[in-house]
Amino acid sequence: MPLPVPALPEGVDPAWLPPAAFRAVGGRRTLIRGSGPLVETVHGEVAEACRRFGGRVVREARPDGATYDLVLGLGADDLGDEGFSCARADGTTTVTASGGRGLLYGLFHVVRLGEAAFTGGWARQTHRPALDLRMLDHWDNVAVHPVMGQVERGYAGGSLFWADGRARGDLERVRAYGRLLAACGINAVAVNNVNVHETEAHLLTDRIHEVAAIADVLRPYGVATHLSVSFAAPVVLGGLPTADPLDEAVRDWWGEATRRVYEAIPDFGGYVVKADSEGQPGPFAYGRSHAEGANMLAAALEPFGGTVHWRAFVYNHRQDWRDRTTDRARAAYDHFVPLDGEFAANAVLQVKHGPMDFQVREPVSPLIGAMPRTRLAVEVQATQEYTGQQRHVCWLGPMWSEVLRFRHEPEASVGERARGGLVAVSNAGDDPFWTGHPLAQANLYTFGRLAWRPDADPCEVLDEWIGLTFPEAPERLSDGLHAALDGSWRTYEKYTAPLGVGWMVQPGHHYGPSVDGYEYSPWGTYHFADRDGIGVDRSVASGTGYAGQYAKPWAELYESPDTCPDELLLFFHHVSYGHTLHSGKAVIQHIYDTHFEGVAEVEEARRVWAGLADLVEPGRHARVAERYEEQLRSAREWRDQINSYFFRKSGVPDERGRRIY
Ligand code: BDP
Repeated sequence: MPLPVPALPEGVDPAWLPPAAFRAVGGRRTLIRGSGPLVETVHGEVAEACRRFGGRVVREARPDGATYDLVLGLGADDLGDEGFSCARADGTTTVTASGGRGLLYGLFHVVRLGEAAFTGGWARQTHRPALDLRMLDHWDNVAVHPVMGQVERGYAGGSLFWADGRARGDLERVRAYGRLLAACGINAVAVNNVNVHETEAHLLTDRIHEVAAIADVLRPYGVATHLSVSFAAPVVLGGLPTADPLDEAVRDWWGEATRRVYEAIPDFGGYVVKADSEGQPGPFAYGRSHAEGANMLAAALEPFGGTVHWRAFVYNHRQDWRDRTTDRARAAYDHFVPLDGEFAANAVLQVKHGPMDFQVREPVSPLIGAMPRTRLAVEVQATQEYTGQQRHVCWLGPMWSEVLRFRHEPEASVGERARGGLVAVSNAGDDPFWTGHPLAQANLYTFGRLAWRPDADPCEVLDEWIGLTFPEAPERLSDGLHAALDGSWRTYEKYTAPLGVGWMVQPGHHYGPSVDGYEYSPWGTYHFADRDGIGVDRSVASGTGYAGQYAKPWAELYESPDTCPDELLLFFHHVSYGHTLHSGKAVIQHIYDTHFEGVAEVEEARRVWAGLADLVEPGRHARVAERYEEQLRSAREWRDQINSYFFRKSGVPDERGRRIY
């Protein structure tokens, strides 16, 4: 039975799959070959498109040798479960895959191509994802948390999965979400917060049927379900006196709990674990290593083919800020590099892309280059915790692409080292536009496509998103959207904390400027600005030694302020305000200039958006326009606070004589 296309609740934005995106596919004669649940998904999609646009779809070729415009079929045996090939000859476009997921991805490929998929003739091309795991971590709480709300760091309403303290009864929207994810290549989702509070801990055991219900609706889109679990579960849920990973009773408890999980969800993906981090329990309490902790869970999952994603975000958040020798940036490497080679084959170490915490600019984590014998997943943050919280436009494609193309050593890029996959903290919620800011949908889509092909050109992905979301857009609209998004990350960087120093945000919620908000706190996130200079000395020669965690040539390049790239200068060095950047400007003048420029760029983007009012559906246009007002207000606030702060610290006037308060 073809699976019907999910019906969106009234008022929910279709995101990148509006009906018009299927126009080229819908008007054809299509043959679908093969069987299995995902083939039914493909059939349902094509049938719906035909219903709208007048084509026809059949499951068996007619004996009279009738021809078809499009043939989608299972058959090829060399493409893995997710790959597909396509070709066009004699008026027929053929998509072949060896697995159901591949066929679904092939269909969405044809949808993206539009008319081009049915024009001329072209030779067989094959497509396969570079990374097997392309996952979203939802930081969703089942129950609303008194401080963090329902979705921790969520800026798009409540959870898509959970409402009123339990899994939603109506999961049609979750099904629609799975469909959107499949269309950009995402194949896994963790459905609850990495900070596992007590209510959520029960999802693993007595509430697993709620997770199973979610898994059931995501499965037809090829999306596997994962669960964040508490390392203390044997104590909290099992009543055992310990969660020591080497204790036999603890190991048995996990074995049995995991067996039951697979009974409920046979294709369950695995566990995500945040241990010994920001107050979460972990193996340190028992004098055990993180490899011992991870391997215990890996052993429980192994018989069922599951994976444990063990997060490397481990650092001391209660450090003495008076001690300049401690450095949070060093923590992940110091904790995990000694464990390289000790993790089980189905344990993946999930590493944040930078050494700190999703700032607008950080160097690439040195850990990613230093664990050749460990399966690594790289984690990025689609939810814009530090990048404007979906009130600011900040398209992160170029940042992620820089990370993925970075080479610690010539042999392999980050995209190639991420053998355990690419993971993003999701930015979606039950908001009608999915992501709060309608243009933040571009981040979700871009993430999926970069996870499929880490060396893709992010600008091409952006245009793909524009084409798929606004399929009938006249050029003025596509150009306007492109202009608003492309470059928005650098704009955001310009008006916020300068030159890689990070963190000048309001503590707690992390929105808006607070020049010294974290400066005298135990979180380890300092800029060390005084009357003479600014920045953190992370050199080996005179600082914390962090620069030495990189292989050559990076260790040498970052070690000296003369060779360190401008955009990371204050991450690696404490320099005077008069220090000359490679750009030729003094640091202080760079700060003033970029802050004025950043605001001017937001004003320009707002103007461009206002000029598109006649081309964008009014609700969407209004939502974006309203957010531009807030972005501009906030950007001006950033500019004025940052510039005034550094003017007062340094006493150096702006050489262009602009007003600084
Ligand atoms: C930080 C967030 C915090 C998360 C933490 C994490 O502020 O809410 O719990 O990361 O990644 O960015 O675990």
